[in-house]
Amino acid sequence: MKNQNPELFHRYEKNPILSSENWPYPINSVFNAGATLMPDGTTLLLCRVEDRRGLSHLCAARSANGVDGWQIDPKPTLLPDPDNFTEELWGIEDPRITFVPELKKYAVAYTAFTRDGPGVALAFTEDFKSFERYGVIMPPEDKDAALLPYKIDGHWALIHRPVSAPRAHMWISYSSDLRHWGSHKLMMEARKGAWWDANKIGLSPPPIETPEGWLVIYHGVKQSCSGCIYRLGLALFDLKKPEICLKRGTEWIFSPVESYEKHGDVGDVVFPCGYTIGKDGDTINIYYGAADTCIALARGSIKAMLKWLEICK
Ligand code: BMA
Repeated sequence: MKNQNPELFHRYEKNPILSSENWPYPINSVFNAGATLMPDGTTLLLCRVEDRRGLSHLCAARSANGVDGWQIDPKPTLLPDPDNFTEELWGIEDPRITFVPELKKYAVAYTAFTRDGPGVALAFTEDFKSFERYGVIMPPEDKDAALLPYKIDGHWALIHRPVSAPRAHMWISYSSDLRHWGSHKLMMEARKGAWWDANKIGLSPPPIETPEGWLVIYHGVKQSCSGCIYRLGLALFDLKKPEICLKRGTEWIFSPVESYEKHGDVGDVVFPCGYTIGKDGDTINIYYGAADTCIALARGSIKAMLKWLEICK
């Protein structure tokens, strides 16, 4: 494809890195994983696993190099708990992990599939073994959420994606106690018309903190007669006022191309919920769900992403 700009991300040649065949118990599919580096350097993926009823739960997979040798929890790590949290009736999905130094805990923002559609739920953990659930913090229809790692001007900040049908934009909300949320601000709107990110966008992995601002990888959903295409774009937001968009790319930066991205339970989907950053502080390992069926890895450079935004804004 010589007529395209060079790709910002390079796919790992042995993709996909995790699929249902690797699982220690029977499942349908594994995709859309949150990611973090543990203190000993282990990469932890908190994977969305869809069982053979169609309901999702979360399961941790750990690897020393973030590429192979995955040790998968022998049983689900976090199951929906509809007896105590009725909002988790139809499963829990798409976790985004943020380490919060002030609390010395990992925040996991995930989708609770309620009777009335998806809502945003929050839980905290120190070890990805036991979790403290805060329940649904943003009612349906809302998803694609991540907590920022520290307070902004004295308040916690959560990016999320409420739906105002037929359009859906990214919003940011603030809280003093992580339970009650307000000061809602529109962060970035879906474009209109023929654009790749028309009508429906959402945060993909948690924002990447850089000296120039919060670097955000977001997804855009192009709808056509043959279905939807989930692609990724880039934008940069003010560090101190994250609702202010400083730059937004015009073209997408990553799109379904390979057969494992184009074909699966839901074809034409690349959907990252997490990344890790290499020891050089620049290499970024993006873990993405491919076609709602498996997990793949692509690598890029934060500096190159910032440079691309200079040119392609
Ligand atoms: C989105 C989310 C994702 C999913 C994608 C494609 O709305 O529900 O979990 O990967 O659709 O089906």
